[in-house]
Amino acid sequence: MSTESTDCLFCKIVAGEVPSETVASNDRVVAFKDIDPQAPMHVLVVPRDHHGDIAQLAAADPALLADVVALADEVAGTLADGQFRLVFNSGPRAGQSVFHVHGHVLGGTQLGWQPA
Ligand code: DGP
Repeated sequence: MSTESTDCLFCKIVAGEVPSETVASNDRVVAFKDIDPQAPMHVLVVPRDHHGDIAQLAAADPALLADVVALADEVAGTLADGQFRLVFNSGPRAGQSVFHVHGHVLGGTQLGWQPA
């Protein structure tokens, strides 16, 4: 599905109906600070169109997935080292809690690796 979903939190953030701290945006993608940061930089990058997860986005609009990655790189470019991790949780067991695809841009420190 690639239309706005009325019950979707991130559709509401993209529409400005729920406040957030936007750090970058363009006509296709929005980047805003995560409400519960897990690193000095923790930004969520979301397409304006509603897609449930990364696989659905990749199947429906691969160019839009590339746009998401490009905005993540632009946001991380504000870091002194420009280095970042880009995480897409896909499904509840992977930790996805908001079912509008979003990449977590994490950086600004030495990151560990402990997914479980
Ligand atoms: P995930 O668990 O991968 O679906 O990530 C969802 C993220 O969304 C989580 O890190 C917290 C963040 N989040 C949840 N509600 C809000 C909100 O209202 N505003 C902002 N800025 N972030 C939110």
